[in-house]
Amino acid sequence: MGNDTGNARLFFALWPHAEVRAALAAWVHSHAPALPGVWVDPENLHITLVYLGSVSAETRHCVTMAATKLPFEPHRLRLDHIDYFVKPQVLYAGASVVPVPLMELVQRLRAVALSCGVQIEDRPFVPHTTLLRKVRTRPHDAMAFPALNWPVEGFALVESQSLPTGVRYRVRERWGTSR
Ligand code: 3AM
Repeated sequence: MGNDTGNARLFFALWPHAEVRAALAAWVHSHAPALPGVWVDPENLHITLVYLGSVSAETRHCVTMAATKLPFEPHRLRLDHIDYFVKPQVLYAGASVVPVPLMELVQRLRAVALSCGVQIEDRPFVPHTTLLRKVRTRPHDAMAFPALNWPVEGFALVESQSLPTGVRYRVRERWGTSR
């Protein structure tokens, strides 16, 4: 678990408005009972932009300062389908189109991480909101998902905490116009 002086497990993310969170949670409630897997707590729903992992207070300060200087262009992301990642065994809501401002934001955040000495994965960015974990096999049938417009008005630095009740994500910093 993180604190003000020790290491914390951090990632940059898009953090949904209440309406988007409610729409995602509603989909999970109506479809998940028929699916094997563990529901993501509605309070934890998000889109990871860059995963930093466990970092020191000094590194946290570095990425926070650097992120504060980034340009940010508000835009809209359209989540439009349900898909499955084989390796982490998660079911997610995805976006067929990655808006240019979002791609630019991810590239800038990756540069922020590297400039602060954080090693990050060099995988293509696939915007997604994980809805269920521990889904052992790809669902056979395509699942309906009502397209959802996610107004991207800012981004956040989020801490992942392991509590006795499970993993809890907490927004530590916010940038953009969604303060
Ligand atoms: O945003 P999603 O749900 O895809 O699986 C973790 C979650 O992914 C992922 O970071 C997000 C917030 O915790 N994650 C956890 N450990 C990771 C790691 N070592 C990781 N991503 C990359 N490398």
